[in-house]
Amino acid sequence: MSNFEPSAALKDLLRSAGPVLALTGAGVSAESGLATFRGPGGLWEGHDPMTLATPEAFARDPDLVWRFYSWRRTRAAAASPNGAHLALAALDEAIAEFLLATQNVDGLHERAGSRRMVRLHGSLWRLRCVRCQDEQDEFREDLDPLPPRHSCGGLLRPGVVWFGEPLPWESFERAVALARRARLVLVAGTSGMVYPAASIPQVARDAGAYVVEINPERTPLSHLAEERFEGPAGAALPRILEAAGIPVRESA
Ligand code: BV8
Repeated sequence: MSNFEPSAALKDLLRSAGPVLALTGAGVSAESGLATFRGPGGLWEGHDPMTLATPEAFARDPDLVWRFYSWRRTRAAAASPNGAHLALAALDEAIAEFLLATQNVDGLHERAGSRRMVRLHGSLWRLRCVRCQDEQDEFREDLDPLPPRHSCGGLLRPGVVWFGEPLPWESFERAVALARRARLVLVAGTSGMVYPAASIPQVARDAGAYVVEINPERTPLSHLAEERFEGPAGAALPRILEAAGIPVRESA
């Protein structure tokens, strides 16, 4: 629906007690000025993020990968949550049983006020020691230009899930468990190309959930959707919620 007017069925589901699950990807941060992985502007100094978001890349050139993530932290810190993040935070407040499962690592959902959420791919704002695996929060934007060392002597790396690494099991399990019971699943801003996160909407659909996709483009998940909103999530999600009587804050 191009005018972002939800169906009566979707309005009823948004007014219900849930369970409602939302799955988001890099597209919901696009209107905050953060490049997506596969869209225009996704490159950094000519490097494809896909070639840097791996343990092999960090082992081969820790300084380069560290600089890539420091650049992303600086960009994320300078960005503000947009209407998509604010709408999902409003859903978190409005619906009795709700969970946000995000693939994003930028921290904008948290800054918009989302509380009940799982980070399927970790966070830019956590660091992990490659030797002892100790994890820590790190909110400074202006990190050292080179990867610092943990007190045990091991190198610190970004606390994100790289390609080839397992997702945090508890987070993934929580998202799948809710998908199995959800009445409604909102899939916003994801190309549906990265697994196992991209398998979550199929789990929900197989269990009878009403799937809604919000994305300017069609994706490999589009066939699962009963309803699609072809447009930017930052504009679509607030209008969809407001049509269902759920107010969305203008800013974080
Ligand atoms: C694993 C963190 C196993 C780092 C990321 C089947 C099963 C299991 C694994 C695999 C499998 N097949 C292949 C694999 C391997 C791999 C994979 O999926 N590869 C893909 C490329 C084929 N998966 C893995 O490696 C995963 N690990 O399975 O481990 C294992 C098990 C046990 C023991 C050892 C190993 C790990 C995957 C996680 C990788 N880390 N990020 C970082 O951020 O730097 S993934 C990365 O891609 C980001 O998290 C990103 O969010 C994610 C997905 O991309 P999207 O978010 O969808 O972003 P994208 O740019 O692709 O698309 C943006 C979309 O937004 C577009 O559709 C666009 O149209 C839309 N859009 C644009 N503007 C807007 C918009 N939408 C709305 N509004 C707008 N304004």
